[in-house]
Amino acid sequence: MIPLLRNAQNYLERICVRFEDEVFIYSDLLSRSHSIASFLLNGQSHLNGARIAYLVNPGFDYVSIQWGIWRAGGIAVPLCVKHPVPSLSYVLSDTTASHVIYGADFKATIQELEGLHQDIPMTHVARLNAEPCELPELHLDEDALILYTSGTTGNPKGVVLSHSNLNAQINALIEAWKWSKNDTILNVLPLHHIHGIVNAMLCPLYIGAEVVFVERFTPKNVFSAFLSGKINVFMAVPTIYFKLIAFYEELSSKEQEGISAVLKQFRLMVSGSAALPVSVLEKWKKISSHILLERYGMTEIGMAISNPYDGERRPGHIGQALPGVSVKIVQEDGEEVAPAAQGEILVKGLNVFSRYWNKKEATVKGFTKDGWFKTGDMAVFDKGYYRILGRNSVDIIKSGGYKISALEIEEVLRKYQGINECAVVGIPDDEWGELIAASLIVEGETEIDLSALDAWLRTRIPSYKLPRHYIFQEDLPRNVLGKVTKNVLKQIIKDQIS
Ligand code: MCA
Ligand code: AMP
Repeated sequence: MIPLLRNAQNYLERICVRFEDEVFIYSDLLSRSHSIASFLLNGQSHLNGARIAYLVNPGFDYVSIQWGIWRAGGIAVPLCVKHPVPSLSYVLSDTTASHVIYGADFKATIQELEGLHQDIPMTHVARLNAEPCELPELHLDEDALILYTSGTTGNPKGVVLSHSNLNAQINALIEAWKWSKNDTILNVLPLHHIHGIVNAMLCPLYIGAEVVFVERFTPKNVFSAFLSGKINVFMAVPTIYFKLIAFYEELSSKEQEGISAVLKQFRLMVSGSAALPVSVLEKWKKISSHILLERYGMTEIGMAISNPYDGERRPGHIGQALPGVSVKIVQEDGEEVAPAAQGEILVKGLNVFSRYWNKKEATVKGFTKDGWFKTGDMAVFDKGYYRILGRNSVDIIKSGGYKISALEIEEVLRKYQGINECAVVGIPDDEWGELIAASLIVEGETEIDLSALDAWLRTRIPSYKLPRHYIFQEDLPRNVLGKVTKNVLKQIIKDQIS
């Protein structure tokens, strides 16, 4: 049995998940996931890596389904609850999912998906009941999870993570961040990415701690949960801290004092998924008395580099390699750089994924010949701490902690009537990290109605991928798209909106 599931037997009576007034203990999780696994097995002895997708909100159902799939020998494919139908449909086709499980809130979406995928059974979570049967023996080398990530090649790629990868990622963080069974974390992160799944859910569940979910992220929900008094760990992307600070600043001084007093008692507060602006770190320090612990990770590798739990947390830096993770910085020819020189971060270790789903070429391209994963992130090792300098591709945008492919948005924009050509770039923004901007070349005298374009895009791409600024060809130097690079375009748009 894998350690995550074996450990749970030791915490049977402890609380694992809390959602508003509903409280679940580890024995509930084990019995519910056993029942779900038995339903999925339906008489078979092992799912043999069948891909089971699920569209459910964060909460006890989510965790039980994930564990149920694993206990039956399947690969869990969590779907993003905010994605429009085409994005969900792409994942079902790409993984050749054999089953979809859905929660009550997604009936309408599921109806559309059923129309598109008539061969895939789709089951409401409430109907996942079966007499517990004998479950297969689960091994660490089996595949556990497929998560989708954007790259520079158009469609998102499925990252296959094994139980061994997850186990290594969890253990590194438990050791480095001193997780204990007495911790309670508030998890407001989306549960189709490593940050929400591994760092803020599986780590606590591995150690017998408690995970609190709220209906959705709003600063108000977060602060009310904090004020409940039990939570002592929090993890989020910089945009979330930005939004919390903005909300806090509008509160009365009495309310502010109450919140600050509670935050002071926290054990740990972490930021990651995008660069943490030093201004956000400073403001949060005043509010909470905590220096946010900034760390660095990626879907393909989990967490790789982290500021220390006990030592100096250096603003603007991401720290040192986590236990069990090897990190080096190389120049373009693959040679390690001279000390303090900049280059690309390469990573090796049990935490690193084995392959992109059904994408052999992309997998081979992602690694060096001697097995180091090429992150595409540029960094320096500066006086004992790594510091990120940016991505080596202008086509990768980070907004709200989400990684977004400019090429993917361009492909969709080009399908809109009247748009002949386009270029998408990320523009620096205090709140979102980067905001998406699109430059359009339209056909003849076509007038593009931006609100109609926005409505059209919303049915095709998730809202966090929507361009927030548009610029038209006549606003640019002639033939700008053919002649200048995207970096110049970024500057032109930046100047125009400032
Ligand atoms: C949403 N909106 C945006 C963006 N996203 N506007 C500009 N830029 C954006 N990126 C707009 C919406 O269109 C909407 O506007 C309004 O904001 C509210 O949308 P909603 O989705 O409800 O936003 P939110 O709930 O406030 O979401 C913000 C968020 C979310 C909580 C910061 O983006 C989030 O959960 N981010 C976390 C992503 C994450 O976990 N990444 C980890 C992956 P309108 O009303 O006009 O439509 S990275 C990872 O896993 C690696 C391993 C790592 O290192 O961690
Ligand atoms: P994703 O592919 O969605 O998992 O996002 C991973 C990417 O997020 C990394 O390759 C980095 O570019 C970025 N990232 C994660 N953590 C940090 C951080 N602390 N500072 C800067 N960038 C980060």
